Amino acid sequence: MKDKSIADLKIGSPKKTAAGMSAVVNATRVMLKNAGPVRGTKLLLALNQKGGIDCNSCAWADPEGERTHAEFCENGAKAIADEATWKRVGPDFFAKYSVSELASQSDRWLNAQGRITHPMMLDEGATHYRPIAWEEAFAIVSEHLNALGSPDEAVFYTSGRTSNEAAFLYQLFARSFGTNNLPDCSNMCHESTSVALAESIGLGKATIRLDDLEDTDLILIIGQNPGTNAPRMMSSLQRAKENGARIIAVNPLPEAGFLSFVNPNPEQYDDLKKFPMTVLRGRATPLADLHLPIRIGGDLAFLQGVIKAILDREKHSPEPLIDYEFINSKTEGFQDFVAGIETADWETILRASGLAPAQIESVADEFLKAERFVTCWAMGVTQHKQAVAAVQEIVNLHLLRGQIGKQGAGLCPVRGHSNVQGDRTMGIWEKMTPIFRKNLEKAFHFKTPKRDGFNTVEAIRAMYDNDAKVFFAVGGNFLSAAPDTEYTAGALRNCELTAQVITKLNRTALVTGRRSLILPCLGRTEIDMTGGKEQFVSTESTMLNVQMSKGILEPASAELRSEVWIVAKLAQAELKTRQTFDWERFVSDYDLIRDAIAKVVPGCENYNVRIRENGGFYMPNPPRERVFPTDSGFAKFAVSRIEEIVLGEGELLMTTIRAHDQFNTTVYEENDRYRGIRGSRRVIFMNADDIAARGLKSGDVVDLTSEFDGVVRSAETFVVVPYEIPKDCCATYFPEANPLIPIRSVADRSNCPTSKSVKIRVARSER
Ligand SMILES: Nc1nc2c(c(=O)[nH]1)N[C@H]1C(S)=C(S)[C@@H](COP(=O)(O)OP(=O)(O)OC[C@H]3O[C@@H](n4cnc5c(=O)[nH]c(N)nc54)[C@H](O)[C@@H]3O)O[C@H]1N2
Ligand SMILES: Nc1nc2c(c(=O)[nH]1)N[C@H]1C(S)=C(S)[C@@H](COP(=O)(O)OP(=O)(O)OC[C@H]3O[C@@H](n4cnc5c(=O)[nH]c(N)nc54)[C@H](O)[C@@H]3O)O[C@H]1N2
Ligand code: SF4
Ligand SMILES: [Mo]
Repeated sequence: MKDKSIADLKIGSPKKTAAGMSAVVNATRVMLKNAGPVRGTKLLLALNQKGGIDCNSCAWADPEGERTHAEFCENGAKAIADEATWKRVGPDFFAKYSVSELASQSDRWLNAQGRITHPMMLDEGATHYRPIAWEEAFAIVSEHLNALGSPDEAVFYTSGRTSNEAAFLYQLFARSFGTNNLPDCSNMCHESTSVALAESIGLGKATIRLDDLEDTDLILIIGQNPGTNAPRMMSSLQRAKENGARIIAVNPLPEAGFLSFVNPNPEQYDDLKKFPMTVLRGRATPLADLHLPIRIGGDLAFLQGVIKAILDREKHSPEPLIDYEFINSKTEGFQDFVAGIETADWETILRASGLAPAQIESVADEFLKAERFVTCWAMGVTQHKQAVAAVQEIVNLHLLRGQIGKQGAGLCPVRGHSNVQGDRTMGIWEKMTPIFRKNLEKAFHFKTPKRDGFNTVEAIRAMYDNDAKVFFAVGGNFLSAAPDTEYTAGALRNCELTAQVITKLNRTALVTGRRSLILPCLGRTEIDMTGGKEQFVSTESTMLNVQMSKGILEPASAELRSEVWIVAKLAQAELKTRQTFDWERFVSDYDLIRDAIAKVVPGCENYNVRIRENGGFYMPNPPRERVFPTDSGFAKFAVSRIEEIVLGEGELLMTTIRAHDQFNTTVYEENDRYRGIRGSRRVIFMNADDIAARGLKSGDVVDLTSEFDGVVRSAETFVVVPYEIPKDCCATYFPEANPLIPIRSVADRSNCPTSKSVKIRVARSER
């Protein structure tokens, strides 16, 4: 193993329990290393407290009532420590390293250099970024926007960390400029959920709150890894278990995060004397009662199997097993749905799901026994060709037994980025609902662009084909997050200008258009004195709770500006005489932005008052009240047919997953504790039989290729790791394997890249 990227790899055994003492130790270590003891403690005490800092990692909801002093998890601590680091990337740093030297470094190294302190510009043909004044930077963006043949040649991307206030202004700017090209990370994430739920129940969001999850009879966790990606969800799962719930996990991998959990928060223990011993001894609460190791991409088949089993039993049962009253009064499409399920044949269901009849029957048993159930899902369901259909099958299962809009029952898509949901609520979308459009036009006296904009995949293709020429991003790391890395790099390189509002150096700043700008912004942990007074922002959790977030640290540099300020100044520079409202006012007081939000976004009335009340407020959630705002007013059963994924000779089906030490493309460390991996992320988890069948063994180095539409894509140097994963399936980490994901391989109807099902081949590395 000579390659530097894999030289330090150590393969250990996967864990069966999540959190516990190692989580406490790790959180403390990372906080001390990055932020120091005083700032670190201050941050942790403010994290997720009412009126404190909303955790900038995942979108999991905070408790409604009393909060303990430790309302965070290991990964929340890592995320804020990463932002609060003492390290700085300033003009000296950029003078020292050329862009090509930086591009040869790993993602982890780039992130570890620290917070960017100054706006920077990469001139055409230049080898190094140079500092630039803010005003000059805006003039350059404006110059490029003005040179476009049409506003639709600009792309305005958003990642899900952006606050409601900044997101609202950003979409207002893009639409005032004349385009709906507002792709976001959601297009690669829960878009399949949003499309499916909007059609089936009239709202693309969760229908439950935390207390429903904690007091229910059954929880299905499908295609989601709570221990790593929404760690405080495990405290809720623990409470649910204590209240008697059963848990079923459907996942190709046996993830520690749903197997069992030791709660590391002392305040969660009634008898504090027991806390240290319980945590130290690692006495765990077992979570999943059943784990079904599903074949990758087999979720639609599995769900149809469960439904088919339920409907079969219904036929032979003297008592009704399904909720006819709910079906008759609240839904439509039931007969067609039943007919559709009847045509699904068991052989296909079993082959596609890779499960045994008894496994599916036992899940049907659980669903029939439960009076109330909740389904939680994430990327394991949404990033496949038939993802929209799979989410709608989850809804079908709930509709069948009236499991939406009652205590302890409902749908729980677990959103990713801390404010990805709020950004969409604020209008970050390549489309607009009619009511949003009407309100926006009325409040701001302008005609919004009629044409739908580009989503993420469409934006990449447009840039590649020279149909879009300016790429502007608020947050995110577009190149590494997107599919088909080489193609996306080509798309960015084709642009006249690429500009990013970011906090940390990332690869998108290194693979650029003809000119490139880095516009560094404040993070959520920092005090925001825009307009000469202390401002706060707000966000929406995965369970629709909108709450304030206020930073407490001195900014990493005096040159940093808030996202709100940057967007408003850009709008002023670009729209100049065309602006029909006073952007400067927004910068003086974010309350004025919230007043505008209140006028435009349904459910945000009286925003400024309600956001200041204890813990914020909930967005309207009609399905929770059994009101379904679909076109017909009924919840809809959807009919889908399973399209089996057929592998060619020697092919494996690859899923791409997150390690415990990363937040998306931000790699904190090259480890994945729960899966036993240390020192390198360039691994491929394979079934022992598949390894043997290829004449390989644990530790061998392989190259990966994928073939799609006649094009062969490749990613080199991955170490083989035997793992408990179904045969013909394998897993690699995101973003290392993104070069293998074809740009045209997307989910039907949502256009989400199929990052969780890529057909690949594995060959021994020749290097
Ligand atoms: N610490 C941390 N937290 C995060 C993130 C992070 O990177 N780090 N990212 C945030 C974001 S943006 C998001 S969207 C969420 C993502 O949260 P998750 O969706 O939990 O993350 P993933 O690791 O992408 O994959 C989810 C799980 O799906 C399983 N899986 C893979 N393929 C399939 C399949 O075909 N079927 C089924 N049933 N399961 C499958 C994988 O084994 C894995 O356990 O997390 C958010 N929170
Ligand atoms: N193969 C594969 N690809 C995937 C996925 C997958 O599961 N598999 N998951 C997809 C999903 S679910 C998502 S959400 C996307 C994520 O896509 P993105 O949201 O584009 O990516 P992130 O890695 O979250 O963005 C990290 C960057 O955000 C910047 N940043 C951090 N904090 C702030 C802030 O407060 N403000 C601003 N302005 N910038 C900040 C930092 O500079 C950092 O480099 O990736 C997608 N790509
Ligand atoms: S569960 Fe998510 S939001 Fe909550 S503290 Fe952990 S990372 Fe932050
Ligand atoms: Mo995501």
